[in-house]
Amino acid sequence: MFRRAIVRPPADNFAEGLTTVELGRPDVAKALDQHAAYCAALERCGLMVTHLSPDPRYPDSTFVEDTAILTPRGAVLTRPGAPTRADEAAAIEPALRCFYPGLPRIEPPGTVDGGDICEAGNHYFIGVSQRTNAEGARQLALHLGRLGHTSEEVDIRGMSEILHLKSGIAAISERLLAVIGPLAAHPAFRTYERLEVDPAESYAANCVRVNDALLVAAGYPKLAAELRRRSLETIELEMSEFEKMDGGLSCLSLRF
Ligand code: CIR
Repeated sequence: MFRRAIVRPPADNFAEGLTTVELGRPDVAKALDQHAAYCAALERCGLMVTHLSPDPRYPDSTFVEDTAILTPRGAVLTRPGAPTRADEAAAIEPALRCFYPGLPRIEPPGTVDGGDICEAGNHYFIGVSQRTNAEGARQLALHLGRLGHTSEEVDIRGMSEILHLKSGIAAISERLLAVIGPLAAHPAFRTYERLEVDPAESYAANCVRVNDALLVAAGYPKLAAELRRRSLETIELEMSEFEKMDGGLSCLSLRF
């Protein structure tokens, strides 16, 4: 069960952030509306939401997920892999210390983006990507092991279609994964039930289980129908402005 979430609304210069997609420039006012709806959905799921101030020093800082790994037993401050985002971890540290007084961190030359870490129960998949390097993955596995969690690496460096591991996979439950085709056959996931997301809906693979509900991006009818067929309670959220900046639902909050 999650009880809390930390979020940071996009700053006025959100459109100056990093992106690899060509979907146009995000509309900041619209992004703020979508962010507010996202926060309302978290509250509807029973979470107490901590709203940090927008931070224009880091245009990508609304994607707070990348700055820390929070587990039911502890937390690790990351070291985001994009140079323009590296200091976002220090910026969020005071807020996290309120809840996690002992807060180890990923040390150089390691880098980790939270978007590369997918939790399935007590087990953590660590994506090695353009953002999370092998040294960061190694350090994080040690921290998770000390906390009593198991983990394994999933190398996605050859998959140009995804920025982070969680751009292509989400744990709907401990045993059920939503996953894009290129990841579905990966040996790490072979013992899990896999719900393969239609290639035309690959963005929707980044859904987020929050207590009894599943947050899903609006506008992806095939996945929505499949989730309904499985009697899963879904909350659909407009994400167009975040998608323009490579961001998905999970990136917008730290949940614990
Ligand atoms: C970036 O490139 O870092 C941001 N524009 C998007 C980060 C998305 N974060 C995530 O998937 N966890």
